[in-house]
Amino acid sequence: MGVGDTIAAVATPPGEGGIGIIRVSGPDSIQIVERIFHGKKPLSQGRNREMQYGLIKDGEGQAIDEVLAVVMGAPRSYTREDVVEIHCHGGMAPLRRILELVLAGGARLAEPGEFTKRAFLNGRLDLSQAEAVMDVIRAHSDRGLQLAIDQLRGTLGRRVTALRGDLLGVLAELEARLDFPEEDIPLADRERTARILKECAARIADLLAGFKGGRALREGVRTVIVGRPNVGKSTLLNTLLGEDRAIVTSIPGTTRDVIEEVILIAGVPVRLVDTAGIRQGLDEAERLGVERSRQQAARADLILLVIDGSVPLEEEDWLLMGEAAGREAIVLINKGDLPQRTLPEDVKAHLPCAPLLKVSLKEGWGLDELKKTIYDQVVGQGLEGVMVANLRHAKALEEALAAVKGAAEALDRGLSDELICVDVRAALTALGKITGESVDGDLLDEIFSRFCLGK
Ligand SMILES: Nc1nc2c(ncn2[C@@H]2O[C@H](COP(=O)(O)OP(=O)(O)OP(=O)(O)O)[C@@H](O)[C@H]2O)c(=O)[nH]1
Ligand SMILES: [Mg+2]
Repeated sequence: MGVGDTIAAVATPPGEGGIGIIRVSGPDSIQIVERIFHGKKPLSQGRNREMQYGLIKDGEGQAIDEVLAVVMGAPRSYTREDVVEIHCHGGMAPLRRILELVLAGGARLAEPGEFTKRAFLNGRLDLSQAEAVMDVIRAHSDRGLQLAIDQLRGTLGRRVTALRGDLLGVLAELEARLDFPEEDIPLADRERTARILKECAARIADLLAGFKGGRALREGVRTVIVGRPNVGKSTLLNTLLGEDRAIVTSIPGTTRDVIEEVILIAGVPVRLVDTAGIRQGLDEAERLGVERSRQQAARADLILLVIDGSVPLEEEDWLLMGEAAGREAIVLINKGDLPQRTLPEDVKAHLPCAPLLKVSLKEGWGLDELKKTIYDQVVGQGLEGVMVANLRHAKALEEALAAVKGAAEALDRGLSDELICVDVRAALTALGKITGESVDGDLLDEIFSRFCLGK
């Protein structure tokens, strides 16, 4: 067991706290810590997985800190290697000094994610589970946490492994038939293979269906508020946020800079971006502001186009509606408390696909409807049973789906088993990218480099 040397890192965040943890993993971890740990008995003679109280001392016998140390012997540890954790006081000085002593004793400073990478390489977690570790740490909401924990517990991995198992069965059968001429293969066999392939395709499509919502939950949704000056964009940001974050005045051109804040809508992190009103810029600052608004709109996952219903549509409104067409967008006709000069029909005629809502931010009506519309728009078919939230996984599933469909089609068209095998193997490789059977070292490095230190 084990993939090499002994690594160490501080596992708790920098700063002050009650407890700080230094984690050591690898073949020499117990021996390295034993030399600096002074307890009732030597560290290696304590009971496995039991906290031992003692002092950490440096080479001169100087006490550094009072600590608890715990040994988690291989293979029942996070990495499946011998792991020692030192729980000291959570301050910069004790953590730094103890880490220095551990490194001086022969450990190497761990890279970000290296403990989890070892857990994966030693077979304790599949790759989808290893990736879920960071999703748990970075979850923004209870719902996002639930999704990450499910993945950490292996729900996605099990689905993918089951799919691979069925496809491996198909492959074995196809390969066994390769030696026989086509006409000797009973029709029933071919039909059974076709049925299994179609069923696999449906299961993959099912996993993919929840991706839109899963991704929104995991990564959040960039929602950019655009519109002419003075239509109520900043008021919208403030209202949704529940605080006066952006300056609101009755003077057109108030907002010049981009303002961003995150709110949660039913657990989905929505990053709201307020921008400068779009019009032919008067001075340079305003022109630059307008340019930034356009850049923001181009990067948006969702556009909230605000229109002032108390005045007739102007040229910029038409322009913005044109730009919102073909994008994920919601149109708000604001200032519903005033006599209306712009009717929903006028907008609908020009932008038929985007949901349209009438609101009055001043009187505060229409907001629940707005939140619901945002949620429906970004989450798609709902979050029930969602398992896929990671773009990498979705891409692999899409690849697998195309290959399985290809195989089913080839079978329907009576093509040779050899050709069908090629597609089935491609599907297996694609699925293996999710659980980690078919990934190369570079991809692993990239995945784990996004982890935090000590994890
Ligand atoms: N009557 C009425 N006034 C509103 C409503 N919403 C916003 N306003 C007013 O409209 C004016 C402009 O609001 P802002 O939120 O600053 O508009 P903006 O789109 O951010 O404007 P710029 O930053 O200049 O582009 C302010 O005086 C608001 O109080 C509404 O629903 N009804
Ligand atoms: Mg504004």
